[in-house]
Amino acid sequence: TSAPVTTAALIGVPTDVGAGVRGASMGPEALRVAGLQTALEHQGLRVIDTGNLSGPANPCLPPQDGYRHLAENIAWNRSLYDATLAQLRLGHLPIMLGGDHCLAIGSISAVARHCRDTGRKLRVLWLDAHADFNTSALTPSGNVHGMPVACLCGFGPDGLTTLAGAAPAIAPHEVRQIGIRSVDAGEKRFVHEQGLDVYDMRAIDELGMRAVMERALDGMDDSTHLHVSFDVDFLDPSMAPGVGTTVRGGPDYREAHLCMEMIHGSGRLGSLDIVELNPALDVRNQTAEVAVDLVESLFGKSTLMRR
Ligand code: 6HN
Ligand code: MN
Ligand code: MN
Ligand code: MN
Repeated sequence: TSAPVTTAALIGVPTDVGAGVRGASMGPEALRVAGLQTALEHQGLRVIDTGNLSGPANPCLPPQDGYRHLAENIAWNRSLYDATLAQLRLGHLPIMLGGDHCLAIGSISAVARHCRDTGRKLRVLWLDAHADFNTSALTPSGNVHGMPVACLCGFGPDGLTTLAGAAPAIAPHEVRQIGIRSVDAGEKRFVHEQGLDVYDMRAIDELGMRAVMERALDGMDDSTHLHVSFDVDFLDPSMAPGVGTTVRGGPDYREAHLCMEMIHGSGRLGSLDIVELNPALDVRNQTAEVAVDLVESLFGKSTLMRR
């Protein structure tokens, strides 16, 4: 008997209300132009493109009480929460086309809710240059895309922490962060205090991507839902310049592919965010194309050897 065909549901989330610079709102279309749907189909998936969600425009205002655009961030995330949960309940694998990283609050809240409803365990892999663990008291910018992990763990405003019911949506021990190389001072203390499992660039340099991924994927079983939140600034900016907050010294092309290939090998992938792609800062859509290449590996494109 052959394995059942997975249906991926693309959900475009054209927001940049959580970011510091404008342009990530153009990310969903850039990923489509780079051939995301065809790439997924080549890996044997059935793909439904549900189109783009709509939400409030970016008012480009300064922070208020530690948040920029809080009401707008809440509106986008409510809408994404509903859309993600609906796809999960249909048995589909939702793929969020961002959009800035604030959207992981809505997507992962829905995934957490679905896991609770269906008795599954949750593992979140956070591929990012940043820890995204700021709060309104710690943030240097007020930008909500620097806060999603904290909000998901229950540290944030009610409108962002209770999407899935009572806060918190997830616990710190369910998260593994990979590629981290830019963390704010207060944020760093808070990451340690909450015991987040972080594999920073030094860990990748010292242990290698293989050992890091073995650890990050360890302990999952048949009942684990794996969510990957892929912030494109995870990648070294030499190959991924089209992001708003580049940080030098990220994984190179092969390291990033190995990361994706090992996630595929786990067999547990259940949902995916692709975020922070900013076509206004890109050159000939190369960052979108690299992201699509990596997504092919994430869904099983490999070279010749069988393992
Ligand atoms: N991202 N730590 C910085 C801040 O403003 O909180 C940068 C956050 C970047 C967030 O890239 O998703
Ligand atoms: Mn980032
Ligand atoms: Mn991020
Ligand atoms: Mn390296």
